[in-house]
Amino acid sequence: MRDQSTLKPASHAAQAIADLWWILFVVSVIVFFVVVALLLVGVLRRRGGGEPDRSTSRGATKFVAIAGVVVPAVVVISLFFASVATLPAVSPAGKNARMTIDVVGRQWFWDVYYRSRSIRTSNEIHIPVGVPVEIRVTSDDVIHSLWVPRLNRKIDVIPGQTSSVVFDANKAGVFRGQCAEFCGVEHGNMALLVIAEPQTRFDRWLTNEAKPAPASAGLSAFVGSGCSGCHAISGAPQQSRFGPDLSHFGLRQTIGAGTLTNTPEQLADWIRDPQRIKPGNKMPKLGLPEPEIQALVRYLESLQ
Ligand code: HEC
Ligand SMILES: [Cu+2]
Repeated sequence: MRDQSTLKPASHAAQAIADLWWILFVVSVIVFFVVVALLLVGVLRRRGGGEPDRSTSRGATKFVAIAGVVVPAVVVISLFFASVATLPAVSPAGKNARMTIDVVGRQWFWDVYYRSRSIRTSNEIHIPVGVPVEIRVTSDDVIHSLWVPRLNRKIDVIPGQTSSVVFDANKAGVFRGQCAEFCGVEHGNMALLVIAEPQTRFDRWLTNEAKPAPASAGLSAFVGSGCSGCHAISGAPQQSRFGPDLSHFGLRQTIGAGTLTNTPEQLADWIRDPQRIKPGNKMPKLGLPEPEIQALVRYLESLQ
């Protein structure tokens, strides 16, 4: 997994959010210190004791009206307009989008569809750099929220409703995202990666994904172990949509929605006991013998 160490915005939308964040931060720091300063002045002034000086009460009223009403109103209204000005940059501009990807939130992974090419994959969204891509989201169960901070704001993922957000990466990279709405025990392990790559590389990836999974003898182990009761592999006899699609699993970077890095060792750990790694997730421990696990690992890693 490359380039995850930095949090620098990688799109115009994310830059607009970062700019607004700085404005809000600086204003709130200033307000905080002014309030603390006034508090101190109030405390120290009363030290002398005795009756408050009535002759200054007109000045005091004026001060309260300005510092307590006019200044806060100006601050709040300015911040309101700064926020409104940011909206166009972060909101879906469906008509500008040159591509649409459908993402379905599931407990606890992401189904990803490139419908025009009949591609289904999981937990990884490939996009071309410099192309605005409309990400249409919905949920199959409870409310989730898709958030890739380096690309855009959060978008709620609601059952029975389709919402969208635009990802328009201005540089290549791997941008981590996360479910941002509590959705059950494994909410914390519901991550995803957005992989932005130059158009030619993206096209090559897309063409490859659209092909059926490479045929191999491993498929019979996969079917024989009951995996195909929950997982689709293009070209296999059964096409269950219950779990993530595994057609080109060998090319993916993670296992279990960002829980493990995809290496043969970690894949074996996952198949051996997914409940130890991601407790409560919907793939049961199947208690398979070790040679069968190794055969499945070889098969799945060969699916490129
Ligand atoms: C009862 C249904 C079920 C069965 C049977 C099942 N799985 Fe899964 N599997 C799932 C679900 C659901 C997930 C998603 C777990 C998560 O990330 O929350 C999953 C995740 C996976 C992943 C990770 C995919 C990814 O992109 O993160 C792999 C690999 C996998 N299963 C392999 C297998 C293999 C191999 C078998 C057969 C030995 C198998 N599964 C049997 C339901 C099942
Ligand atoms: Cu969630």
